[in-house]
Amino acid sequence: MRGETHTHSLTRESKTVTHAAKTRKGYYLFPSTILEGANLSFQLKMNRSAKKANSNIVLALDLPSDQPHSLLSQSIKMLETVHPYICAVKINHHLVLPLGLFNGIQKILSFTQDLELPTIMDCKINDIGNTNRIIAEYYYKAGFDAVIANPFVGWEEGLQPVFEVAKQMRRGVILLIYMSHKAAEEGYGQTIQNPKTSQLTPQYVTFAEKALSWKADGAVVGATYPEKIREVHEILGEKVPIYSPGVGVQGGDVETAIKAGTRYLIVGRTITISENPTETAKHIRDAAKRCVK
Ligand code: NUP
Repeated sequence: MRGETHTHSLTRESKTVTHAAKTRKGYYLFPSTILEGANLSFQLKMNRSAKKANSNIVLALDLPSDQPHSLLSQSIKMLETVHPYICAVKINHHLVLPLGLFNGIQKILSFTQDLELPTIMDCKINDIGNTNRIIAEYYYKAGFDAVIANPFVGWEEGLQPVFEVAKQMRRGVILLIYMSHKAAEEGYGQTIQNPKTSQLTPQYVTFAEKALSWKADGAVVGATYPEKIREVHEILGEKVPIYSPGVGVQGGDVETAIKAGTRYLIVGRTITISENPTETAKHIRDAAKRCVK
């Protein structure tokens, strides 16, 4: 039923928002306007959450697609058991496609909101500006605290509208700087001629510089490429925290990534398909804690 009323509700947004804020079960959640600490920036929220949980693990809530009917209950169960060991939750198309942004995902976001866990939508925004703005608005209005975007599309009529809407709604934008998979070098690792300086530079170095100048809230660099983490960290310092996926199943190592400069580890299947997700999450959290200075 909620899916059927979707378009209608969007046209009377302010009414719906007021209702949602009162009941906390309405169509839009807007957690950052409901939660205590409402006006904290995404970076501060992450900081606070990491301190509180004593963890720098962002759970990639990617569940296998073989039992779509129970994805929602599996997601809630996973959060119930692993939440003490994580500082945030990242959601991907694995859940948004089968559950629906304004259906099942709302229940998951309501749960993370109660746990005071920041949420990241891994939508890798990568289109023209007008479309990008709409994508970001939908995810922020649905309740996500941050979105992931691809700097390949550039600023003007690219990601500028995403950063504008993020600023208006006090949410975060995390940029892909160097992805974790094998073929990352084909795009992020190319040598390019910087159009402004004419100098030859690795693509990811220009992306790291853009993360600084665009004031991004985070930078994704694969845990599978610690030397890239180190290089990007030298550019970003502590201003833009590095998020590293790729630990475990993809071959990345907790200690190496953190020592190279990663602030947050994004971990999915190593936890979600483990026989004992709680123990695994605790184990990774503890291993990460030992490396943090
Ligand atoms: O470079 C990236 N690598 C990567 O794995 C950027 C990402 N956003 N991800 C995502 O992180 C990927 O789509 C998945 O949701 C998660 C890693 O999952 P796993 O390999 O730990 O299972």
